[in-house]
Amino acid sequence: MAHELPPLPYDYNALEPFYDEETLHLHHDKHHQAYVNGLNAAEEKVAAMVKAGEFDAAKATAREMAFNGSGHVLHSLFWTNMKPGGGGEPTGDLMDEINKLYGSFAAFKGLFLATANAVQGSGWGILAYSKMNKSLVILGAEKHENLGVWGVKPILALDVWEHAYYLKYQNKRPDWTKTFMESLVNWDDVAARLAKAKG
Ligand code: MN3
Repeated sequence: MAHELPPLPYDYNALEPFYDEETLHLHHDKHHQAYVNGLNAAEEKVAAMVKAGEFDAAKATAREMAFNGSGHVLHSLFWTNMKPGGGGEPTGDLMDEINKLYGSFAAFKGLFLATANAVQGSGWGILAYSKMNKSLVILGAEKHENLGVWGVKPILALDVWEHAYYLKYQNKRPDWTKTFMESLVNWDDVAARLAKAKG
């Protein structure tokens, strides 16, 4: 079955003034849609290869599946990780896990933002949970699919591709990431995802 672009869980202007309506339209309707289309196209090519018994395109399709498939996953997560009136600090088990590993929310926030800000080129700051290690982990992914770790479940994804922030924040990526953490992040969604990842 073909993959589809998930609708946003809020209106396009709902995150103003922190995330502008024009960027949200372009980012969701054009960029995320392109990853969905790319994933569907790659899967069609794989199906055609299997049917024909000719696998010359295997290297290209593996790359396209990783890039577009990861782009689709991370954007779907990113939209739900934001809400109008977001920000603040997490509570409950999520805060306990943060304190256990990083000592304080301030230290976690510092490391998460530094990791996102330091991503070379296009990528993501990601908070994930490793069920195997029973621990949170902060990752800085390049593009969508590089510098990940197998077996972890992403629960918070911060897009630091220029298309995510350039119209409003221009070259000031640290202003965008700080705003995300202080005014947009939906900790209830992240906490629910942590509970599910532990399940
Ligand atoms: Mn993006």
